[in-house]
Amino acid sequence: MTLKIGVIGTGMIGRDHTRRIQQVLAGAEVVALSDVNLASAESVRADLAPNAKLYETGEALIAAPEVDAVLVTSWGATHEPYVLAAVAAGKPVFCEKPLATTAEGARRIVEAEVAHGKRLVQVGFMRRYDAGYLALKQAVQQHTGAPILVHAAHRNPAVPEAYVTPMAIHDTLIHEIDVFRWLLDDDYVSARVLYPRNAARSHGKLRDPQVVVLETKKGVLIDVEIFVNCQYGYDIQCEVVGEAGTARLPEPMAVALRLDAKRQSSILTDWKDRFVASYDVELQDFIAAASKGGATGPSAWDGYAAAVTSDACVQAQESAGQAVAIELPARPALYE
Ligand code: NAI
Ligand code: ISE
Repeated sequence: MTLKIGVIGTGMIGRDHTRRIQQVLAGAEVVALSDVNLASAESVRADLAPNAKLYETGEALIAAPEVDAVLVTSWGATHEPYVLAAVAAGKPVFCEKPLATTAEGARRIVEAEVAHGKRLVQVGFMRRYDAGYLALKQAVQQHTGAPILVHAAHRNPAVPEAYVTPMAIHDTLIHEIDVFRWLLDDDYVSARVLYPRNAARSHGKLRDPQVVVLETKKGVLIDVEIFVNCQYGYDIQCEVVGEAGTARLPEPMAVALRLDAKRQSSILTDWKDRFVASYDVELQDFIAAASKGGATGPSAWDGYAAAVTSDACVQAQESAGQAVAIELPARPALYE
C-alpha cells in the first residue's frame, strides 16, 4: 500500500520533506499540497510532486478523500488548528515543531487525541532518531552510571534579523528541551536563564548568547548555551556527566586533514545537513505507523511537555536569573 500524504506549508522544510517522501523514502507519495502562498505550493509541485493536487486551504486538503495522512510544515502559530482538524478527521498527522506555540494550544491537541482514543499525532522532534543521540543514550544507560549533570550547546552560524530573544527558546532550545527529557527519561521542575554581555553581531531585540539552566525531577542539572549568531558553524554539543564517567555526543563525520602545518576538519553550517539522516528516519517511521492508521515516536504529550517547558523558559528570560517552576499534570494513559 502507498500512503497518500498531503503537505501543508511548502517553505523550506515542507519542500525538503516532500523531496524525501518523493525521492528517498519508501511507501508514500505526496498527493496534495497547500500553502497560503500558492506560488510556493505550485513550485514544489512542479519540482517534486507533479501528480499532487493543489488546495487553497489546509482545511480543504485535510478533508480531501485522496489524503490518507497529513504533514504540517507551515509556520508554528498555524500548527494547532491543522493538527486539530486532522485528528477530527481521524487522519494521522506529522507536525513539525512546535506542536503549538502555547502550552494551552498543545493541551487542546492532547485532549482531542485522548478523546479520539488512539494516537494520531507525531511531532517533528527528529533528534530522537539521530544515530549520535541514540548512541549517547545507550552509553548513558550502560556505562556512565546515573546522570548528574548535562552540559550542552546549540549554536547556529547566523539567524535572520526577525529572530528575537524568545525564539531562542521556542524555535531553537525546543530541540534540547525534548531530547533531554527523552535522553534522561525525566521531566523538568525549573528553568533559569542567564545572560552574558550581548555578542557584537546581535541587536537590541536579541539577547545572544544566553544560558538556560534546567533542573529535572531526578535532580539532574542541565546547562545549555544557545548562541544563534556564533558565526563559525552549526554546532550541537552535549556531554552527560554520570556517577561513574561521562559520555559525549559524537561529532558528525568529517575528514581529518593535515595541511599547511595544521590539523583540521570541517564543521557543518546547516541544520539540514547535520540532521539529514534523522529527518529521513523519523518520516519513514511516520509512514510505517500512519499506513496502519496510527502514530508513533514523539507524541502530542511530548509536544505539550515541551510547550510547558518552553513557556517557563520564556518567562525565565524575563525573571533576572530567578528560577521559574515547571509543572506537568498527570500523563494520560494513552501516552504511557
Ligand atoms: P518557511 O517560512 O520556510 O515555510 C513555512 C511555509 O508555511 C511558508 O511557505 C508559508 O507561506 C507557509 N504558511 C504560513 N502560514 C500558513 C498557513 N496558515 N497555511 C498554509 N501555509 C502557511 O519556514 P520553515 O523553516 O520551513 O519552518 C516551518 C516549520 O518547520 C516551523 O514550525 C519550524 O519551526 C519548523 N522547522 C523545523 C526544523 C527542524 O529541525 N525540525 C527545522 C526548520 C523548521
Ligand atoms: C530551526 O527552526 C531548527 O529547527 C533548527 O534545527 C535549529 O537549529 C534552529 O535554531 C531553528 O531556528
